[in-house]
Amino acid sequence: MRDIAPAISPPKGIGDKKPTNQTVLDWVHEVELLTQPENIFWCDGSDRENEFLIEQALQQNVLIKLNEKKVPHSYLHRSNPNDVARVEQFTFICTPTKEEAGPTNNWSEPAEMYLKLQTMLKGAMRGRTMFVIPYIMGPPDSPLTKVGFEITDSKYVVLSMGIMTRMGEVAVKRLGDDRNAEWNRGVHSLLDLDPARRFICHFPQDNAIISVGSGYGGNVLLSKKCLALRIGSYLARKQGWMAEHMLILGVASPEGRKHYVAAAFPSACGKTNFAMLIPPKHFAGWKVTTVGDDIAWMQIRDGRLHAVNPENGYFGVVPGTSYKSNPNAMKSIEHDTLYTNVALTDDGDVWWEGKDGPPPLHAIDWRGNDWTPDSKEKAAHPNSRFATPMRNNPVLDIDVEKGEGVPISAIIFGGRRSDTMPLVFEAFDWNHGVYLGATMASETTAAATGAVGQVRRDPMAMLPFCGYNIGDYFRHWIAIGKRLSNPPLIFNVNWFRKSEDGKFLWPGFGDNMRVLKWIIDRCEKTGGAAESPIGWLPSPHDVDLEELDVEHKCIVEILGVDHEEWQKELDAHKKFFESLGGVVPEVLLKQREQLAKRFAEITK
Ligand code: GTP
Ligand code: SPV
Ligand code: MN
Repeated sequence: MRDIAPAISPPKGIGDKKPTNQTVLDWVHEVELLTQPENIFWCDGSDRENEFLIEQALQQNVLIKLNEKKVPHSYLHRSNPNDVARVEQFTFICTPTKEEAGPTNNWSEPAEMYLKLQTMLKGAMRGRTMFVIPYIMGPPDSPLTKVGFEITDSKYVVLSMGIMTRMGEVAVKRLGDDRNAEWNRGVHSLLDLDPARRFICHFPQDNAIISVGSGYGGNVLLSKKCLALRIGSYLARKQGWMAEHMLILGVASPEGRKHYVAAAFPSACGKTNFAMLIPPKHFAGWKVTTVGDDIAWMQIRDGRLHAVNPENGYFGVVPGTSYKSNPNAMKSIEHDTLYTNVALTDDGDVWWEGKDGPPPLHAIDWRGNDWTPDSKEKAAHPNSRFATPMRNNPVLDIDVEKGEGVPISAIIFGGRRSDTMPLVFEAFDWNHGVYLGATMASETTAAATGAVGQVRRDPMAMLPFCGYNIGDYFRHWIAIGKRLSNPPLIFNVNWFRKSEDGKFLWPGFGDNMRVLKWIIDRCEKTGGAAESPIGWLPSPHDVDLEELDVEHKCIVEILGVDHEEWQKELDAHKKFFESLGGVVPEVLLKQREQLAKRFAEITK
């Protein structure tokens, strides 16, 4: 179901509302001359436009309509089987010097990369329609909000951007006619979906992105990882704010006291699930609400970090989503949802591994082949996704549109670690917290192409998303801390620790409320903890474990620190810092020494 389809010709009144800013028009003209499309479609984000594009996408087999009774207004898209996840090895930060991109990014000299991409884009849209998508990232009245334009030759991208961003007129208005206004230039073309010609390139100094050869997710929805994180982090450092790979949630106690928490977990490590958590029965009266599930833009106000979610929808992992694990996500994707790479049942419904109930006796798998429960292949791709508007979320936070953002009481780092990392602990202070973020590691997942399950260091869950030198990024975190008179407390969590027989020790999902409650208790200075070499650790009696069906010895194991494992961890931190080739700030090198010293003192 490739999206490489011939041009479409819209009726009058659709696709013809040009923006007025001359710099935008000049840029579009330049891209038109290069790519030579049959025609240009100017998106305005209206319902009429959306309906027209869906109709065209159905006719051109870019989308399949799902059963209107089972999943109203919802569609399935299948991407090219060679194109199912982010491609980190082909993602580039093209700053004038290699130093600016730093040791964790692929780098190319900008002029060289522009030339290479322009050669590939020459005539690439011949016979096709070029769409121009205006969008904003952030609530319409926020000072943090950014304007972007994405040019694409994919209808799937246009329809997805309509869900994931505030798209159309709102952006044209926000930009206005000022020729010097800041806005992001994004160019995307499917080319021929040849993996050998797939590149996701960022030019931070030009506020520009060019993506070619892919039609999938974070590679092509340029608002998301490309603008909101890679270019975003670059601008944030220059402008004194933060762009982070974090969910934002609100948590209200039965007495009505409310805190907001931001959490950085790597891709496919539980952000969406945590952001929509439903507390277990024992926590009657507690309520968790979602501000964002993937990205947080944060600024300092009155000495505190305040966060907005720049997005307008969720691009979430489908497999494993069920009424048992995440009822709020299930309710969010019951209608008005664009599915990618899930299975299609014979009655026009969608299915995936981990959905409630028995598997269908027959389905069409994500590749478009017949599938039965006996098939060896998975019915849905492990990185199959839903795109759904955030207004579908039954627990959407009341302040999600608040321009100044919500005040953050705690920041949580967490990865997918089978061993070593306890369920939860608290940093001694901001800089120690920055160290926890800088050294965090996680087992790789299907969200990016490549091996799955390998532990790799992923600082602040930003390894694939930091748009500049990681050493400067660490320095930026430290500098922000100095400007905060009321900094959030910083924690580390791990829902994924396993017992020796390979089973998760912790039930996770709704029960993560127990950990969240301890975090809130610490913010309110009522929670108990013991000092340990790695930070403040709760004992079993500090965490509310009422009505939890987990053996006490497992609880002791997940909350505990294994000194042998931590010696290996300390070595891994050292190796990681060394691998960065001298860019790590002194403050963090000292943090490591102090951590090693605290362990040495205990074993003395
Ligand atoms: P991205 O959208 O890639 O950034 O992912 P994410 O961080 O939002 O992860 P998500 O919440 O979609 O979860 C990814 C996978 O982890 C899913 O298969 C979930 O079912 C699983 N998962 C989430 N939370 C938990 C948990 O607490 N315990 C366990 N065992 N699995 C979890
Ligand atoms: C991630 O990989 O962190 C995602 C999915 O959120 S994608 O938008 O494809 O990057
Ligand atoms: Mn993500």
